[in-house]
Amino acid sequence: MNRTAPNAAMANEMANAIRFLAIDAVEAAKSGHPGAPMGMAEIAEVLWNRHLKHSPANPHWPDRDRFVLSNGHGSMLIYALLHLTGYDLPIEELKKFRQLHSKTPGHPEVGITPGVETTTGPLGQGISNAVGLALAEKMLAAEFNQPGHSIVDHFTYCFLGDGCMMEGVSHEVCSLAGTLRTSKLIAIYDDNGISIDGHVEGWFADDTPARFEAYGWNVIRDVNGHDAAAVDAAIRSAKAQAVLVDGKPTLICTKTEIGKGSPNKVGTHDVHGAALGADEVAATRAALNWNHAPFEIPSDVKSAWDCTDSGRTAEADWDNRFAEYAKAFPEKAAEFRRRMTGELSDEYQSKIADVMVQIAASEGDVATRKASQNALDAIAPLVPEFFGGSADLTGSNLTNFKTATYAGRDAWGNHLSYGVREFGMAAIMNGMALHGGYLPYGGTFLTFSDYSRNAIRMAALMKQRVVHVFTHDSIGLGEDGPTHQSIEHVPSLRIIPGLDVWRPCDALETATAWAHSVERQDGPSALALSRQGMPKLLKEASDADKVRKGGYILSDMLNPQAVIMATGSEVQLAMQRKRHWRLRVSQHVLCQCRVLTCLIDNRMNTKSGSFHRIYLLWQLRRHIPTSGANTWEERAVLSVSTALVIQHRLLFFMNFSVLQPKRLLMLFVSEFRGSNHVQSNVI
Ligand SMILES: Cc1ncc(C[n+]2csc(CCOP(=O)(O)OP(=O)(O)O)c2C)c(N)n1
Ligand SMILES: [Mg+2]
Repeated sequence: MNRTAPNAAMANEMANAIRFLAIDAVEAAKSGHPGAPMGMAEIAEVLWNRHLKHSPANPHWPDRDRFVLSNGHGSMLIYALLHLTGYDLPIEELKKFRQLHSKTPGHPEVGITPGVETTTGPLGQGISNAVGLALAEKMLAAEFNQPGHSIVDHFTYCFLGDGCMMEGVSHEVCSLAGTLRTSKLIAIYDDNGISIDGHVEGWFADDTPARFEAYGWNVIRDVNGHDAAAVDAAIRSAKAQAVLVDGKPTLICTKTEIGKGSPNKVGTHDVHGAALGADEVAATRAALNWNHAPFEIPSDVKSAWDCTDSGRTAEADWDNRFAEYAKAFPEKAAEFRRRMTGELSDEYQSKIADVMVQIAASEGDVATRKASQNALDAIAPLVPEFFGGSADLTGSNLTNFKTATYAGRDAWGNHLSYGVREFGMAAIMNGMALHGGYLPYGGTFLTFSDYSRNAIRMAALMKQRVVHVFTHDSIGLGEDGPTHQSIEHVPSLRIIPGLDVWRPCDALETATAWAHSVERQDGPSALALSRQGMPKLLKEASDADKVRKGGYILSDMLNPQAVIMATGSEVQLAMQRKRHWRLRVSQHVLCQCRVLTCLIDNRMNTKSGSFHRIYLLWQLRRHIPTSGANTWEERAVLSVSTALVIQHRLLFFMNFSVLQPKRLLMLFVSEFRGSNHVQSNVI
């Protein structure tokens, strides 16, 4: 906002206000991280008080600058800033730092604290989210701004420390940010030379400025992080070059002292993550001449910090400019508003049923990755907020759709080649979703999903709508061998709370999975898709309603004595075996069978899935002897790589089960685990 700088004495007091809120809150909680807020206090005053464009009265103003505290352990820094600048975060909440149900959790969490843009703490991911936020801004600006009307025009600021710099994901995303020239990203590196184990020289000796220059960033070196004027000049310079034709993202390297102000703990790892202790708190108060009780901020300091009014003015200015834009471009303005709220278009609502009819009518075997692309072709024109991509596997994941445009350094687009950066892609997608205006999705092989895993988990924790397209989802993928064959991945994704994991068996299930993932407003989805062809099993568009429940009976019979549960490429096999098995064993045992598919078992916990959950439990009670050692989750034995083998093993497995009907009548034949596990359970 380019507010005028306070005089040096006041700037000093404002920085100390941050320091003591952090010190006192950590002291009250008896845990937390005072070192980073104390070390970054001057930088925070300069950025938040003089530059950040925000409106505490409306944390959701679309064109606010975004701020990310990537070194999220220093959470008291952002809580202090939000409190001081006028957000709805009263001092009582700071007194409850780190307590259950407070608005000041141990690490910043989006949705809990007004003004927190993303959940940080897993180091490296905040800066990755920041790249996503800046990319969303760049793409939205290209899509919506018109000559003379810049309605999308804000910066993304990010604080990060040594930990974020060491994390591999920071390399992935900062390399991409440099290539894409997300110039309105300004990152400030808290180069204090300390991490938890002590002085970092022994484990972190990179030339970080040179590294970022090599990525194509604008790097401002050697800034004294305790010299407000120097920090101010660096931020001004970064902002000025951001708008140049070939503007680059900026890294401001600030030298700071962790725990600055504490006479005995400054510059040591002791102050990284522990309360100072009563004696040191008193010594710090004396050293900084801060003669105020805990949590007490002098009124002149508080009012110097408060930017409620200036924030309102800035927001009102944008409102006026947006009104002008809306007059000149009413349709674009309405679309921008819709996109930022995340609502689906009327066109989507009115046409999605027709899409399902069209897909249900399509004929022929199709790999579900191809079915996914077909679904995207049909759905994408109704979802202009799609921002797709792949980690260098576009032609394998089939994430691009007919009308896709490739995004690049100088080009707007709705599909991005992320390069071989799975984790980075997932974390950038989270940032884009958090920004608003886009529904990001990205692809890789299922077997690499665990490269992205923590960002997927963060999407679930943050309830962000992103879609992961994981193709080549089983040993049926072909000859690539065990490095590429997913074994434990689907079950391990299923245990992430809040993540919908779909493993569709045909075209209609795939399209339904997409529709549900798009319509879902409260979290991420993952689609596990096959490379190999799948027969069409669902023929009526109305079947989509069953699919949406997450599990349903695909083929039934009266009084079944066994139930086969299957997903994805094993559903067809289950159907074949059902017929085969009944014939083979009928002379010996009357054994009839029902096939049940279960696309997303975590959906079973939802209201719409509750019927199936109850049904399953009922089946379990009916069929599994309580004294038996087996669980219904027995999984087939697979360690080699052809679909024929799947069939063969399945047959063996089921015949074996029939011979010992009391041991196993509920078969879960998808999502295989390792062979040892199954053998030990079955034999
Ligand atoms: C991915 C990840 N690994 C480990 C941690 C635990 N952790 C929290 S802070 C920290 C050290 C961070 O050092 P730095 O960023 O330099 O912070 P400073 O001590 O300077 O505040 C570690 C290892 C974490 N939060 N995230
Ligand atoms: Mg450090």
